[in-house]
Amino acid sequence: MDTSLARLQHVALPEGKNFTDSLVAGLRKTPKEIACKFFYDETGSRLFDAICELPEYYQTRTETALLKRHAGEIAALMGREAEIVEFGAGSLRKVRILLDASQDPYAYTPLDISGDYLQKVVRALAVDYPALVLRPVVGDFTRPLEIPDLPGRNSKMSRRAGFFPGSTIGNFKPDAAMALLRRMRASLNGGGLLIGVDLVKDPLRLHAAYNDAAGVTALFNKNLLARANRELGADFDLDAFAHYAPYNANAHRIEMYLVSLKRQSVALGGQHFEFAQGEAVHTEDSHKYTIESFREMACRAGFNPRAVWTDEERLFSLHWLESR
Ligand code: AVJ
Repeated sequence: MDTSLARLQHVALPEGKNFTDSLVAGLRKTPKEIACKFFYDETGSRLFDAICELPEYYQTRTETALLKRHAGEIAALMGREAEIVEFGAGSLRKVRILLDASQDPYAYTPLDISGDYLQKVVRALAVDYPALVLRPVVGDFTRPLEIPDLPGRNSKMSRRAGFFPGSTIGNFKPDAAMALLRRMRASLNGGGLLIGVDLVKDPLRLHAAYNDAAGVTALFNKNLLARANRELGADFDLDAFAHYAPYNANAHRIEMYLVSLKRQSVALGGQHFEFAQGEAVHTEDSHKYTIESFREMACRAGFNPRAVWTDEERLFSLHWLESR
């Protein structure tokens, strides 16, 4: 047995609706929609990592610089021997900054919907942090969350610190975002939450970040259809759909769609779905906040917003919220 894996306590959260059921239900709706969490199979997770490197996608660079600049202060707020719980952990790149700044992090619990990808990236992390207790949790963090105590620890010993970077909170409409914050607070046993939030800014800058010149975001969006072809034997023609990502200034959000370029019929699980020419399938919202509007929401979700850090251009913000 690989001893580096002996300390990996794999846990699975209860299953949400699977891809097939959710896709069929979403394509039967008017307007049609596909839930954005289905972007993240292994291919989609890797496409998202490529988005994070794009020159137009300022979010990752800016947040990473904020984490590095304030890592010492953040580690002190998280406290000694913390269990860091990351929601939607992805590539696990950002948490390394926190782990390196902490004197004695006790454990790291990354939650992610992509089990295959999580397993791979956790193995790499285990090699670099041999003393850390690692507990990857495969599941959908939008569902009710109960994270069991670590073996041999009780909720008083293992002080939790939540980590929710990348402005993933932006995927939720304000009501759902608040409900999610409440559930996260409940799962942190009184610990605080470090959360990254993308800020309202020049619409052209936002537009560019979701309509990159290299077309990676378009590929990421179309991966939903490619994934349906791979996993469900659907026959989506990827060239017959276009990536469309406008900024809705009234709702402070980027909206993403796949637009059918012609009238067409697609077979999926023994059923047929009709698309009109120009018909849009909604695939994602990415809400933007002001520092104040986000702090207000955090208050309503039962947190005390404490520290907030932002860059000189006020592109992105990092918030330390304490449970109240
Ligand atoms: C991972 C949800 C934060 O909204 O910016 C990136 C996803 N979509 N480009 C975002 C995404 C298109 C991203 N989040």
